[in-house]
Amino acid sequence: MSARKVKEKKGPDEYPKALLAQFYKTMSTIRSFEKKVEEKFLAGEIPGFVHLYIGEEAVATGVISNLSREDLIQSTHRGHGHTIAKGADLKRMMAEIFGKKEGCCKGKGGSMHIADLGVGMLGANGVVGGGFNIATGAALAIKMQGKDNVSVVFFGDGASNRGTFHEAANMAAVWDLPVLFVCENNQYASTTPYRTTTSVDDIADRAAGYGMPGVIVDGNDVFAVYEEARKLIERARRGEGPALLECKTYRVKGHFVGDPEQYRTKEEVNKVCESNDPIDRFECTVLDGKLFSREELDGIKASAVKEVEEALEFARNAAEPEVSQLFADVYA
Ligand SMILES: Cc1ncc(C[n+]2csc(CCOP(=O)(O)OP(=O)(O)O)c2C)c(N)n1
Ligand SMILES: [Mg+2]
Repeated sequence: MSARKVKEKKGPDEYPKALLAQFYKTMSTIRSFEKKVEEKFLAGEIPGFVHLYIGEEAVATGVISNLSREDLIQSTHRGHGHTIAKGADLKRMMAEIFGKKEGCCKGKGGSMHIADLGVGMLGANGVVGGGFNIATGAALAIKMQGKDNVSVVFFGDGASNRGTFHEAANMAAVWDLPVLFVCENNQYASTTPYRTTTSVDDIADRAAGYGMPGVIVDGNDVFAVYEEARKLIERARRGEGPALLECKTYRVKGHFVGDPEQYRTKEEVNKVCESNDPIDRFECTVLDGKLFSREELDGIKASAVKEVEEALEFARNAAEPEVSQLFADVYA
């Protein structure tokens, strides 16, 4: 059994316009948020480390547009996009990244540990591969409670080589748990191209080892991601068990902000930016199909930029956590 590559898909005019607007708004919000975080990190306003999701927006947007608030997601160290797409409050997210008291984790998590249980976002995770077992446990809870919700875990190509992936995939399959494993194959794990560390050409092929469907999709095409995620999520809701969706994408920014990127050429990166940007591709599709006017798209983008500006303002003005709270909420 090898993974299925997606060949056919619905035309863009077959989607409700409100859903298309949601795709564009979510992708634009993630892009705008990320650019602002990059700018403020470089200006020294943000502590810690920041990993950007720029160029991978279609994955979070396409998958999470299929989820309700009660469905659960588990994210990675590159988690801003998933968190925004799941509907977390931008102001509290930005405050968290700034390490402020009003942040969604009281400023103690920072960029790599944002969680917002109120919207079903179980957490980003600085431990590569740390999310598999949390998401699988959450799916077990869903099943035991007799609900039809799903649990989605996002992970990188690098994380697919960790033992936790294989343990969780096996358990989820044995118990038919409602988990969708979403691999964001952005071609790199830190400084390492995935082909030099990974035994298969397509990570989705690993699904066969656990008796679950594996599907490969163009991760920079929000329509394709949405459609394939929809089928696998519906299947999980029906109690038919887990699946693995591999989204082929590309990390256009460094591994972290400040990465000198000595392991690849600028030409390689520029080529993707010029020809395979997920937001540009969406714009071309809906403009060519006369589904949106340029003015309509600009209006949506402007509202995303405004919300990010407001989030920044909120974060900057928010209070620092008190020293007395340093050891509160710490479990050991
Ligand atoms: C268990 C563990 N090992 C190593 C690291 C250091 N580390 C942080 S991100 C990363 C690469 C992850 O690559 P991938 O899973 O492809 O995700 P991407 O960064 O490409 O989104 C590594 C090795 C870590 N944080 N946790
Ligand atoms: Mg990667």
